[in-house]
Amino acid sequence: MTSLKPIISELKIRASWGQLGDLSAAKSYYDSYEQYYFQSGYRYPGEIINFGDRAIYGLTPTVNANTAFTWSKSTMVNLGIDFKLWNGLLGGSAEVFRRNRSGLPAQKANDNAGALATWYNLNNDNTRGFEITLNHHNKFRTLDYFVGGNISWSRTQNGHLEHGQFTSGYQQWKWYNGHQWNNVRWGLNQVGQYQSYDEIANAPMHNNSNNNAVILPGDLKYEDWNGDGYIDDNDMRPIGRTSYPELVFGINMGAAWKGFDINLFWQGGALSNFQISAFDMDAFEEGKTFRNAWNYFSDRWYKADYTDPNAVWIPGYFPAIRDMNAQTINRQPSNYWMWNGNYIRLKNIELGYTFPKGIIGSRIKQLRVYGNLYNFLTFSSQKYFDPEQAETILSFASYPQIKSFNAGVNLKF
Ligand SMILES: [Ca+2]
Repeated sequence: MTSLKPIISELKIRASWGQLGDLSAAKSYYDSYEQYYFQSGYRYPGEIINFGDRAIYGLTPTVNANTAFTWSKSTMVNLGIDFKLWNGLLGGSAEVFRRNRSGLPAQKANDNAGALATWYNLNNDNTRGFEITLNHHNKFRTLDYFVGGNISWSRTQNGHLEHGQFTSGYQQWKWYNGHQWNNVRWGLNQVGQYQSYDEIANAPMHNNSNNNAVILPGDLKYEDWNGDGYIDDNDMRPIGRTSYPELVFGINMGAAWKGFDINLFWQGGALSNFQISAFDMDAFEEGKTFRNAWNYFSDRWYKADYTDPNAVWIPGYFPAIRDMNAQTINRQPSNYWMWNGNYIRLKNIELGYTFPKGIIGSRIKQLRVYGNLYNFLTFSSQKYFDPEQAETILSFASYPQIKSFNAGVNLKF
């Protein structure tokens, strides 16, 4: 041990185990009427009942009671190590963790005898992950610098999931997510775009396409994955991950030299996929004048002369635009609308200068001028949306990340 003393200045090993009642999954069944589903009862006001010319609110029965229904149980285990090496030149920590949740609420299939189906503590899942933090701080002559980073990964795997009867092996594979990762994204495999009406005439039949009559040149071509001559939900398969990054990281670095100082903070995420959906797939919504079209639709397939039915089609990146209510095959979930969610962003960079004491006189203790840039540099494979934007059907309406520049003076008396 003595030989390690010059290297290891601090070392701590941590381990913990804990179990607690967990209501984190409760949102799914509390939200609707804020009622506790371990007791039966009535909701008021419920349905409106007419007695002659009077409308009376009735009581609506809630659920069949399950007096044994209770919160879920969360069991957490973590194992960590904190260390400082070479007198603080390198410090950090590493941690692995696992959380098992059991008794997650679920309803049994075909269990709604007249009332809302009863809730039981049936499902379970587990989440695992790690987190590593490293810091290095040193002096090199008059240069004082530090660099540090942290990275964390976590992923949740479903355990038992209550489900109904499946009618095919494919259906079971697709809908029974038990014992699978819970962030798998399903969709069609997009293999190109229809180039001509001739090609459309020979295409496999698409469901909800009015016998392929709605397909236009430029529309998305999907792989008939099961080879049955139809493009439908049975051709869906895992195409990526959901939009929440499994891996997130941050890098902090800075230096100070003769009054000058610089600090940078980088942030990033990886192992996720972002998908354009809903409103962002369509340029226009019928009758709505307050919603503008995304600029990206300007690169699209269009007719050279829209007044001439025989005009040639000019190719572009996106399919021909439609009204939101128009029938189209393009809105199916597919990897066409999906981007790799990996990104790294310079969240903040700050440059400052602290004036030497001799210059500023005796009344002022410290004078520092600085300027910083916020969100100024981003590397991302997403072309149209901010990588930190939430993927919702309202992505189009969410407020974008701002870029800003600040300059300031710090005076201490
Ligand atoms: Ca098929």
